[in-house]
Amino acid sequence: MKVKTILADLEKKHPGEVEYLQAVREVLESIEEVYNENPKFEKAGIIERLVEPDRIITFKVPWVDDNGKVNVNIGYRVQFNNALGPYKGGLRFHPTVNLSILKFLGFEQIFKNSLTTLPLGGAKGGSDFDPKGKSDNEIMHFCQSFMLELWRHIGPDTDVPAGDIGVGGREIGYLFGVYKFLANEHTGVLTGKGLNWGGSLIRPEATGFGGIYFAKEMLATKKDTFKGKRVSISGFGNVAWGAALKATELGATVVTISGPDGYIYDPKGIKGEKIDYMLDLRASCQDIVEPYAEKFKGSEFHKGKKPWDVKVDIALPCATQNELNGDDAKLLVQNGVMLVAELSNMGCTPEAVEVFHKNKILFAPGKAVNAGGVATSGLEMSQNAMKYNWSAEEVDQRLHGIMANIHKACVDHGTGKDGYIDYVKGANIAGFLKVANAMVDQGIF
Ligand code: 2IT
Repeated sequence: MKVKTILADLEKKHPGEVEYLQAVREVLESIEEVYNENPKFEKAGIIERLVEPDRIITFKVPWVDDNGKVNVNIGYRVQFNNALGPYKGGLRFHPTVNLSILKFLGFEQIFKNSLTTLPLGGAKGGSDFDPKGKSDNEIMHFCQSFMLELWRHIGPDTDVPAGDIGVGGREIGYLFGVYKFLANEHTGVLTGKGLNWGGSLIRPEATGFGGIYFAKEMLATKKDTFKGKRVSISGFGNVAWGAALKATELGATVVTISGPDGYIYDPKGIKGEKIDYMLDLRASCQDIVEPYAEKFKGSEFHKGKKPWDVKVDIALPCATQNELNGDDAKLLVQNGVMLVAELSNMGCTPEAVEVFHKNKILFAPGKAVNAGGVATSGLEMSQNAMKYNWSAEEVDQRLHGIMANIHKACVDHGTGKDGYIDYVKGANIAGFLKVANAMVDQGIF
């Protein structure tokens, strides 16, 4: 296979889909060697079939706001690959949502879901709807309109959406209500559900907790732990919240969170009620962190800046794609960072990843580090299928085991001759092999 030729071809077919092409390039560069060692993959046209989604559903989402004005957004579901199980992946509601972003997220999801070892295919969806400043009533009407179209394309054994940026427990509730009504069934068609109507304990915490369990394994390769480490976190949503909770529990001091308006630096540590306050910030639907500095004395608000100029041992991007660039990476390295783990999907630009690799920093990509979220969605599906609920301890223990397994898969496939673990390569190869072999087994579709 000539990676360059396939990429050049894709660029011609999908001009301007920057994020999608970035995600595909990273995977293809990682797997080139194993692909060439297995002629059966080329014979079955695996790459050509893997880089195009099985189908893309696009639809209009009309809704009436509180002033009686009719608004129209675009809704999407990208069903990428179902070789391993039903399509599975989140829904993102954010004004930046477009096809390139959802195709990159759906593509990443295939390999992430494969790494979890659970029977999950890859998908992603969402809308360019902006939840910022919307009333509860507006959110409900938008979700209802969105599901009026989406419901005919999904199902508990077909495609199981969940949350992502802008879609949390409240939105999943409104979406589920419409699905249940139209399909006349109460099934696990969505994950991230409320606890007393089919949700799983630990799902809200899972992405953050799983990311910290993964980083704990990375530290263990250096016989190190979170104890006494200074940690910077970007974002202030569900993922940042879970990561802050678990990192603090393991003895680290979390010194930053951030929003689109800037970042908070709290040298005393974001812990206890300060972590709870992240939920209030989120619930206010203003998408800002500045009020934190007004509420908690001794903390600082740095307007319009990202948290990567703060001197830390560990940096955890928890906000969105490409939020940490080459210059940020250089600054972190200069300041002595030892570990960077993406909890956001593709949080670092390729230039940033190159800086970490060159400097032999412990670095791991989102599709491995943040897989605990979708893994626990998989556990929610198992519980729904059994019509039974596990305890928090049981779910947490399984999550812990899954993250340790993913770490081991990365080490097995990504350790170089000098002993440095290339987690990007390891995650891509381990994730790819399972999907590619399943596609070979299932014939050409
Ligand atoms: O990026 C992700 O893995 C998610 N937003 C969670 C997907 C899921 O189906 O739980």
